[in-house]
This record gives sequence, structure tokens and C-alpha cells, in this order.
Amino acid sequence: MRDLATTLRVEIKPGVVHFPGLLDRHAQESLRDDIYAAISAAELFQPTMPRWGNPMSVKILNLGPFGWVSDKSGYRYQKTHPVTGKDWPPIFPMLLSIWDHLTNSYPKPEACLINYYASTAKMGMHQDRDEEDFDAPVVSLSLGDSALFRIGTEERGGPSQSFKLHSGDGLVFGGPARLDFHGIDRVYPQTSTLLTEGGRFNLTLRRVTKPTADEISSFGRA
Ligand code: MD3
Ligand code: FE
Repeated sequence: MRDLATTLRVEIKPGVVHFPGLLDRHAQESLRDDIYAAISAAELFQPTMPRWGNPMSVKILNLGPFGWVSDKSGYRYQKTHPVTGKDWPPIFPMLLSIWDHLTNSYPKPEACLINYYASTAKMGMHQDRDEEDFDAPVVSLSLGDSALFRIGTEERGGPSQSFKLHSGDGLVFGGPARLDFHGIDRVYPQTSTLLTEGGRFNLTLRRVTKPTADEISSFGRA
């Protein structure tokens, strides 16, 4: 990643900070190659909606001790891949160092959700509330084609702001924005040359459980 001191830092609103171009091309390529390796070890899968079971438009995979899954019985975090039954691959070292930089070494993330958007995929407005620790920030990284991101308020249907996310951008959510509704309205095809097959990856690094007393006491001194 680029030196944080020289990276653009745009506060969208309290709790939402955008880092345009956080990852230079070289860092994007190495992250992309790590993602391809993880996908060959543990396949992307298609989550389905709770109750009805219709497929979501994104395909997903997780890294780390916990992974987010969705199926007819609901949303949850679990330790294993729902298709293969294996543990999720580990979170890449590069992602852990980005987390430390952007969160001032908040206790380690326990899940990295990888969303893959084909050029027609989108993600409806939703809240992320399956974690136990809402004090932890969520770090998002975008790779590949650009996308239109929208963020509203804690109330469904409230006023919202939209902006584009480009390959290499970082975004940090925390504090007062942690439970805001948000989604991806569209992907702009062929706006990046990073992925040969096109489309977009979004990675979100998350804390799932509440940090232990030990983790809290070393926070900020790492
Ligand atoms: C705002 N992903 O995986 S990342 C998701 O681009 C998700 O794939 C989108 O929403 C994507 O849940 C948006 C930005 C993001 C992630 C987590 C948030 C925004 C957030 C948590 C709280 C508020
Ligand atoms: Fe979300």
C-alpha cells in the first residue's frame, strides 16, 4: 500500500473514510494473485437469500477463522466452507498489515469476506449486523471494475449519498456509520484492466467476536 501519510483521505461523513488509490498497481496485482490462489484452493460459491432461497447476484468466499454465509436458514458466521466443509483459507499477511495501518492496530480481523461481482451483479441496500462487535471498524478494498456505492442512514429508505469506488480504493466504516444501510447499485464494465475476466472484487475485513481483555490491553501499542 502507499504511505498513509501521502494517501488522499476523504471523510464522507462521520465514521466513513474513503482512501482513493490506497493500493498502487503493484499492490493490486499481488492482492489479485493472492485472491486467485485462494479461489483455486477453496471455490467461490453462490449464497442464497434467507427464507426464499433465491440466489444473490454476487459469488463469495471467506478467509480467516470465521466466514459469513447466507442460505435459506439465514445469515451467520461459521468456521467452514458450506460446499466443501473445509476451514476457510487464512487471511493474507498483506491484508493484516493494511488492517493495522487503517485501524491503528485494532484487534485482528477474524473474517475477510470476498465478494465477486460479474458486470451485471449488484448488492441491495442492507445493514451489516451479524457481528458481535459493532465497536470494530470494517475495512473494505476494491479491485477491478469501478462500482457505484451508496450509503444511507440507520433507517431503511433514509437519505443516501453515492460515490464511485475504483480499483485500489480503501474504505473504512466505524463508529456512528457502522449500522448504516449501504449497497452497490451497479458495476461499470471494462473500467479496469486488473482482472482478465472483468468484474469486481470487494474484500471486507471484519472483527466477528468481541476482543478479549488481552487484545484490548495491547490495542494501539502494537
Ligand atoms: C458500511 N459489500 O459485503 S463494501 C458487504 O462493495 C458489502 O461488496 C459492498 O456491503 C461491496 O456487506 C460494500 C463497503 C462496506 C462494507 C461494510 C460496511 C460498507 C459498510 C459496514 C457498515 C457500513
Ligand atoms: Fe455490507
